[in-house]
Parts: sequence; structure tokens; C-alpha cells
Amino acid sequence: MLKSHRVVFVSAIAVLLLGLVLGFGAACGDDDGGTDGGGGGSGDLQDIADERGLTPDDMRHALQSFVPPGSYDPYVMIASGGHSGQVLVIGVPSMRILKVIGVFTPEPWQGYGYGDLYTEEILAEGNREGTDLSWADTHHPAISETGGDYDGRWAYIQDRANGRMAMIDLRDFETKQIVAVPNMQTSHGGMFVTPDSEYVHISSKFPMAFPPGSYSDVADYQENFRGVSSWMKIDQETGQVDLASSFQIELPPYSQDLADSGKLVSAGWGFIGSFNTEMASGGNMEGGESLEAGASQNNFDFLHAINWKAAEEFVASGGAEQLNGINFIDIETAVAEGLLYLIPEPKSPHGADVDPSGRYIVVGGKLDPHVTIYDFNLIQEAIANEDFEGEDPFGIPILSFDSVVAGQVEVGAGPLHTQFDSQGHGYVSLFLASAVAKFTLGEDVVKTDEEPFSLVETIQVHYNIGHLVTAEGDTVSPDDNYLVALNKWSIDRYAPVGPLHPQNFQLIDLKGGNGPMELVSDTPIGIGEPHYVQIIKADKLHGIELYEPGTDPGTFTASEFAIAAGEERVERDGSNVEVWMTATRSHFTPDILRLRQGDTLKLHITNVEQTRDATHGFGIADHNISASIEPGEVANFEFTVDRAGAFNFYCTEFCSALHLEMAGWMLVEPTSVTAVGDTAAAPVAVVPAEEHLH
Ligand code: K7E
Ligand code: CUA
Repeated sequence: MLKSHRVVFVSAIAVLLLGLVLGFGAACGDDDGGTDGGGGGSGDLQDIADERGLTPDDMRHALQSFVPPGSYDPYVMIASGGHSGQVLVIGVPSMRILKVIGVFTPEPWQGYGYGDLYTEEILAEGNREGTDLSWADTHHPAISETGGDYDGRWAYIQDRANGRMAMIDLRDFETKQIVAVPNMQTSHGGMFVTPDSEYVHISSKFPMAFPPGSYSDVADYQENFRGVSSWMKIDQETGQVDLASSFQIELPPYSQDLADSGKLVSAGWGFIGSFNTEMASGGNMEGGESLEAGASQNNFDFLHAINWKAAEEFVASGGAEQLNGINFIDIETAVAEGLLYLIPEPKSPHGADVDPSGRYIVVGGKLDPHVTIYDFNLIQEAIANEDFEGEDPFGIPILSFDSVVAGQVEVGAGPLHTQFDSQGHGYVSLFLASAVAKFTLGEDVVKTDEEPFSLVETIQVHYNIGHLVTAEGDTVSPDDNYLVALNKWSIDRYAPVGPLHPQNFQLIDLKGGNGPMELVSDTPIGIGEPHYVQIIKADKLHGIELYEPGTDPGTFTASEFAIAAGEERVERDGSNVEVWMTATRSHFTPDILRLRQGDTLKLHITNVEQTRDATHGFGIADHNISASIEPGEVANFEFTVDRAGAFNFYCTEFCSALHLEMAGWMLVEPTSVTAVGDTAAAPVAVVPAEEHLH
């Protein structure tokens, strides 16, 4: 069905192109120009092109990425929002931004973290050691999978700045959980999910002083610092992480880097790249060298290969220790149980990407012009034969490089990340060369007549590409149509908006994997810095249109505070006031809240609408409260009113012609007559509270 959708889409472009080409022909051959109406529609198109100075290539690119108004994109990209701490949802190929999901950072439009209790609780789960963390550096999103294909149920994203991860429910595209992962200060590797979403993986970026919570000088780096690989168990009903069933494997104090899940032949394994196996820790004003120099000495760092299936069994047998609420396997045990191996990877590696067949693992080298392609079958043979070239300082066996490498391809300067199509091609980002290089994998997966392990073609991008993504690119069955380059720099591509430039997503047409690759469009991203993204077929997503009446969106179950229209009420018990309010076009009921200074207000608002898009917002002046209450949703607030005053509240969403009238008052009577206002000089005449409060 999807294939045919694509075929229809592609052939529609072909027909349009044909029309354009014929139109050009007519226009070019006619000295009077194409405006005399003889060319009909194509003459008009030529006029537009002439007027706007568009070349035939420009027009073709416009058609390649055009999605008519009111039509949907066939793909949706789930993109990291970088330092914004959020996740972007973007249509492909139009590259239209559909949503910015509040994840680690409060988001006022969605009422995420501005008084709404369940969102406040989610954000609070991500705080650690008494610090409120209100930003994150999101790098790597991971869409849940079934049978190695994206299934559109959940998405996960990790926080590079802190050892945290979040889970987004793709029914309502809202964050449902933030986990402050124990024993991990910063994070990077993954996120990835295992092929049936048994686990979502997250590993540390920089090692932390162990045991967690202790102090150590970095002079004792090798001794006292450790990384971890965390396998977070996914609850199959909710998509949330169950910490008690999760486990961690202790890792050496290298900087564990990009990671990916095994699949098909390599299912049950995970792979994590690393750098700084030198264990440099800086000190450039203390007689040492900077971290950068110290970490770039070795010709090889280590790809970590982890047998998570075996680790899971070991945990189930009761073998693991407990460390801060999670099952923990130390390095010695991991080695003894055959859970952890190291594989040399050349010169400041980055990226570790498993191909759709699961057989090949591709690693880039920031300071090496090659991608190195490992063969999982050879890795298994080397393990079985104990074909080790030694062990690292922590006793972890190092597989012999030559016996596990299937091939190396010289691709250009600064290879980072690799994505795949279904034809046996890899597409690798070249940070230094600002390019994407396309190469072939082994002959068992190459479906063209190209040489295995060879460079096929290269395309320039603008500029300094980090990650790249192909449609369905991390699955066992990628699509071969689109690639998006996620460029760190844009330099001169956009109107100047100050020294902080937009970052640049570029859409590349892969032509069914048969090339040549063609750069189609530029999209500036208004928040930075996006790292990784995944692209899922839009018809795998099943976003709901409404909540069932009276839903608590935190749990997708009926809220105990839900009411129907006509059931609104106010209950006072001493200084505790509880209000059950409804919102509908175009009023709140009740629309006056009468309180005394010092009261605690519990406010439950049910949006009683069941009309698509009939969202009401709720904002109160001077109280930092903003909620978005979607149709059917119940939102809850609890706060103490410590200031007297008459505070306006209003619906923040333009919901109807009388939206501006959708407002009310929170009246907080002072406990003393001089309490209102910014000076005590102007006492306010107050009607005794008893006359108001029933
Ligand atoms: Cu290369 Cu964090 Cu994925 Cu950025 S990492 S590019
Ligand atoms: Cu409800 Cu505006």
C-alpha cells in the first residue's frame, strides 16, 4: 500500500515535470514568449518561473518536496530539539514543522510545566540532587519497534547534558515520563530500542566519579571514574520505563559514544563506540595538555560489543548487584559472563550504525577518511575462537581488528554517522567535507551491480553535517526515497538574523537508492542544535483526535476529577478550597473564584468539548500558570494564594468568535485591609469576606 502510494506520488511528479519540460520547450521556441496563452497552464508556470528567476532545476526541486495545502506528508520526522530540551515533529518531504513537543523544558503553549500538576510531576522526576533542571541537550530520539520496524507507539529521547531520558506517547505526542537514570551523570549512546522494544538503551557520555555521589580528583581518573551502559526495561502496556526490571553494565572510564542495536542476525547485541580510551582528563593550566589533545593520541579506540540477551538472563538468575535502585553488573562479572567485548576502531571514531541486515556495523573516524565496516559473523567467530589481541586495563578482551573487519571504504574527510537504504548502500555524513558519501556494504546485501565496499557517489551539503537520516533508516526495511542532512552550520544560506545562525536541514532525494542523489530543499530550524532524528511512515502513527471525555492524559484513564457540564461546584474546608470547573466555548464555569489570602486552591478543569481542535487554554495573571486543556482532558492545579488581589484568568487559545470573552476572575481577598497593592499607604476598603463566601 505504501509502495503504491509512493509510486503514485512519484508518477504525479513525472507528469508535472513532463508538462513543465514541454512548457519550457514551447516558451523557448517562441520569440514572443510563453505568455500568449497558447501553452495554457504550462505557459503560466513559465511566467512564474521567469518572474521569480527560477531555473528548471529549482522547479523540479519544488515539485519533489511540495505537499499541496490540506494534504499530509507521507513521512514524519521525530527530531531532537537540541538545547531546547524539546522534540520537533516535522513532515517529510515538505519539511513543515508540525509540533514542538515539550520534553525536558517547560513549554507554555502545551501548558507543560506551568502549573498543570501531572506535567509538573513529570518534569520534577527529572530533577536530581536538589537541582531543578529546566533545560536539556537532546541528542538521540528512538521510535519504538516491533520486529525491527518502527511501530509508531512511543518515542524516547536522551539528555546529553544530564543522565536522563524521556518517553513520549505517540498517541497524543506528549511526554509521559522523565527518568533520571541512576549512576550516570551525562548521557549519549543510544537512544536505541531493541527490535521488539524490550529495552531502550542509554549509556553515559563522560564517566562519573564512582561510587555515584562520591568525590574524586580527575588525577585518579582510571581508578575512580566509570561509565555505564543502561538497558531500561519498557513496560509493554504504557511504554514507560520500569527501573526495577532494568539493568546496567559497568564500563571503563572511556567516553562512550554513539550506540546502536543489533537486529536480525545480531539481535540480542548492542554496540557502543568510544573515544578517549587514553583516559585523558585535561589540566592544560596544571602542566598537562588539554583534553582534546590527550584524547587523540591513540590510533584505535574501542567499539564495545554487549550481549544484552545474556545479560538479561544473568539478571533474571539473580546474579546482579543493586546500585541505587537498578540491577548492576560490574566489569569483572560482565567479562566473566561473556557479556562485554572490545573491538578496535580507528582514529577518533564516531557513529556506530548497524545495517538493515544486522550483519554490518559501520563506524566513522573523525580523523580518518574511512568508514570501517565490521561483520557481526566474524565478531562471533572471533569470540568463539578467543581470537583476542589482548585485553584493556580493566581485563576486557579486545578482539583482533583484522579478524572482524569486513571492509573499509575511503569516503572523505570526517565521516560521522551512517544511514542505510534497502539496496545495500550506506550513506555517511562527512563533517569536514560538508558532504554525504554513498557507499556499498558487503555483496550479500548489495542489490545493484556495484562493487562491494566501494564509494558510489558524494554530494555536497551546506554546511558541516552532523547526523543524517534516511526514511525508516534504523529499521530492518528502510525506504529508499528521502535522506535529510542535519547541518550544524548555515553560513550564507539565509537572511542574516544575527551572529547565531539558523541550523540547516537539507532534504536529499535518493531516487529509489539508484541515484544520483539530488539536493532538493533547505529548511532552517529555529531552535538548535538538533542532533539525531528518525523518519517514520506517517501511516504508522495513530495520533488520537480527541481524549475520551474526562481523561487524565498522564495515564490515558478516566480522571477522578472529571465532571460533565452542570456538575460544576466549589467546596470550602477551612482554608482549603476545591473547585471543579468546566471549559467550553466560550466560558469557564464558574467564572469567578472567591478566595481568601492564604487559601490553598485545588482546581480541576474539565474541557467538556468533544470537537476536534476545540482546545481551551487557562492562564492566570501574575501566577505563572498556563494550561492547554484539549477536548476531553482534565487538568489539575494546586497552589496557595499568598497575595491578595483581583486576578484575571482567561482562555489562551483562540477557540471561538467570543474567545476574548472567555475569561473570569480569581478574587483573593486580603486578610488585612492594607495587604493589597505595593505600598501600605493606600488601604483598600474590603467587604467582609463572609458576605461573599457561601
Ligand atoms: Cu554525532 Cu550526540 Cu549524535 Cu551530535 S552526536 S552529530
Ligand atoms: Cu476557549 Cu478561547
